[in-house]
Amino acid sequence: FQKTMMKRGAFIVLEGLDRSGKTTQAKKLADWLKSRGETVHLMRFPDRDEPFGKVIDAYLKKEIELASPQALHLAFSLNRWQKAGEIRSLISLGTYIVCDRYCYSGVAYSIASGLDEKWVKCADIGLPQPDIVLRFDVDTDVAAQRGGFGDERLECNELQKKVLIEMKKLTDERWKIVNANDSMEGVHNQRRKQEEMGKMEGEYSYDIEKMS
Ligand code: 2DT
Repeated sequence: FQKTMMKRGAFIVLEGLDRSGKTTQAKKLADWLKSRGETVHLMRFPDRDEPFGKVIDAYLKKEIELASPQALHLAFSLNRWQKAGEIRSLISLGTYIVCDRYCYSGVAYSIASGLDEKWVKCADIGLPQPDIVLRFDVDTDVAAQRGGFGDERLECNELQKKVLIEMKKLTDERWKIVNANDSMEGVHNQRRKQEEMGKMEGEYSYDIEKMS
C-alpha cells in the first residue's frame, strides 16, 4: 500500500523585549513564508482571546488584581497549554506557525519579577518545542526612541533589564540572535537569511527537555 507523506511545518518563535520590533517582524516573516507558498499561521502569547488570556489581559490593564505572582505565572502557562494541541496539529498538517513570544517570555518575566527559577520552569515542561527561536536584541536607547511605554503592568525599564538577563540565560543552540537596532527592512533581511540556513528541517521533539 501507499502511504501519503505530509511535509511537516515548523514552529518559529520570536522573543525579545518590548519595542524590539518582534510583532512587526512576525508579520513580515509570515508574509515572506506565504510568498514562498507556505501555509502560515500567526500566533502570539499572551493570546488575549483565550479564557485564561482574558484574565491576563484584564490584569495587565489593571482592571483586576491577582492574589499572587504565582497565579499570574500559571495563567500565562495555561494560556499556552490551551493552544498546545492546536500547535501540534497545525505543524503536522504542514503549517508554519510564527509565534510572537512563548514560554521563554513566561520564564524570563517571572524570574525577573522575583519568582523561583526552578518552580517557574516546571509549568511549561511538555509544551511543543519550537524549531527555532529568534531573539530580537535592541539597545535600551534605541528602544526608547521608538516610543514610550504604554500603561500596562510589566512595562518598566528596570524589569526589562532583568528580563533580558534571564532571556540570555535561556538562549541555546536553537536560538538565533537578531540585531533589532537596525531599520525594519534591515532586521527582516537578517532574519530571512537565518531561515534560509535550513535550521527548520531538523528532528522535532515535543518536550521542552532543556527547561527541566
Ligand atoms: P505583549 O506586550 O507581547 O502582549 O505581552 N509576558 C508574556 C509574561 O510575563 N509572561 C508570559 O508568559 C508572556 C507570554 C510580557 C504582555 C506582557 O506579558 C509579558 C509583556
